[in-house]
Amino acid sequence: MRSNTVKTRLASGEIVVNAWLSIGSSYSAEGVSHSGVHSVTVDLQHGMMGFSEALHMVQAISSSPAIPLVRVPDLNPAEIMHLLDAGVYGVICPMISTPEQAAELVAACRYPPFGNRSFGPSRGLLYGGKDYVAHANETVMAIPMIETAEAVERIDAILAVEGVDMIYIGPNDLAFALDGNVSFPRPRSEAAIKTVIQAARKRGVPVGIFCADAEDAQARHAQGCTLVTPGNDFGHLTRSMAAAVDTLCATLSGNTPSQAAHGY
Ligand code: 3PY
Ligand code: MG
Repeated sequence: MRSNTVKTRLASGEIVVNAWLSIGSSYSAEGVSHSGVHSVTVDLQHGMMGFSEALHMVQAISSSPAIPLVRVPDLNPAEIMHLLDAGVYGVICPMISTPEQAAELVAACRYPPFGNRSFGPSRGLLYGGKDYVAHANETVMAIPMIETAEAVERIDAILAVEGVDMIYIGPNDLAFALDGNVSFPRPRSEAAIKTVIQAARKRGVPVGIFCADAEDAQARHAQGCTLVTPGNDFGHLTRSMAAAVDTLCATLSGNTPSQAAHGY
């Protein structure tokens, strides 16, 4: 079976740079996956796409060495299994707050006797190889998101769940939960992030995190996160377009960006 290089890199302590896709486009997904990133996550929670677009995006990502991951909208085993059948190698699940929920996520990602994933590997066979079913359990990653107050309180129990391959921190929902809003500074949620990273490192569970940009990702890596997501596709596209417009308008005297500029 094709190996999961996210898993092998994390096991040897190497950084994983993960792209995050919110634009429902296979062309965009293909371009991003050829950018040199180690993995690409299709975001079905907040991204503008559904299963069919996600399938085409995962197919496009498969044309590159980057490993296809998804973030699902919630803890829905049927949807998780369907996306695994589409060939993704890891499932990031938001709002996991308890060890029981983490165990349900792990079970959805594993064939019996270790879980309750239903047989029907479909595209898993095309991407992973003919021996997909025999090796899927040790290849596919179950990744609970830590982004609630309860998850922080129960982090040791969540980390102790067998089969949790990595945790992924959602700093924005955590800021809502602990600081009451998403503006800066975020004293409580930042302290919680440090606690969570420490607890995970103690147990040898790798930590991933969503970041605003490359600079933020560098800082998170220095804090102990080994998978970092330096912003999403829409942010990169619109920031780079706005910068081009600014540069152009600054060189043409009397021209200013239109009223709509920076409206996002
Ligand atoms: C969060 O920061 O809450 C996220 O879910 C990032 O995508
Ligand atoms: Mg979140």
